[in-house]
Amino acid sequence: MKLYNVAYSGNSYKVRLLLAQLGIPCTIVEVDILKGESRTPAFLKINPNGRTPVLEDNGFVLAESNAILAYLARGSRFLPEDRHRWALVFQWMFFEQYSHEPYIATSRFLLQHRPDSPERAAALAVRREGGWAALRVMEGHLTENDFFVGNCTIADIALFAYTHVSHEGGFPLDDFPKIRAWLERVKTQPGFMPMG
Ligand SMILES: N[C@@H](CCC(=O)N[C@@H](CS)C(=O)NCC(=O)O)C(=O)O
Repeated sequence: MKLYNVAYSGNSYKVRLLLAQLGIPCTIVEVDILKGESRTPAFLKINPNGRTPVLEDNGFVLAESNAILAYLARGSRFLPEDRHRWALVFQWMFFEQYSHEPYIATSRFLLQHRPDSPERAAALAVRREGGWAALRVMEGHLTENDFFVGNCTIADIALFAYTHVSHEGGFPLDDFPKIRAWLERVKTQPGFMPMG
């Protein structure tokens, strides 16, 4: 397998983390998105959407981090077969992509990589409430549950990726003790590896 990867990206980290936990070897191809390498004609042939991560498996090409997680996790302990639990895993992964990542991950990117952008303050401001709202939803769920769906699944991996660095996006977790405890539980899973 080959993974087109950005080392500091949570979306790429999700895939590296699951690969490590499943013990699947993979060749990592680093893409420098700040230099436009995800938008070259050659890369756009791999993913016309111009984004990483992308997984190549024996000629099969798959983009979108959470789709890659689902592909890799099929048949493993990270994706339950029970229909309701299976659907709940996807519920949380869609939540991650629609209600969490667009606020917390993009704020982190703006803070780390767009220091001189005149629009940065406004772009950060419109992301504040959405980010806090996502964290409140997670805190509420984790008040009653150790993981998002039963045991540690790809829903936890998807949400872990940007939540454990949410302070880098301006969302410190001081007021979210249940999230902090869950982060520690995810870190103690067999095969866990840090972001970098
Ligand atoms: N929904 C996509 C988002 C992917 C994404 O935004 N990737 C960023 C890095 S985190 C990227 O490659 N950006 C490069 C670009 O837009 O040119 C996923 O989950 O994989």
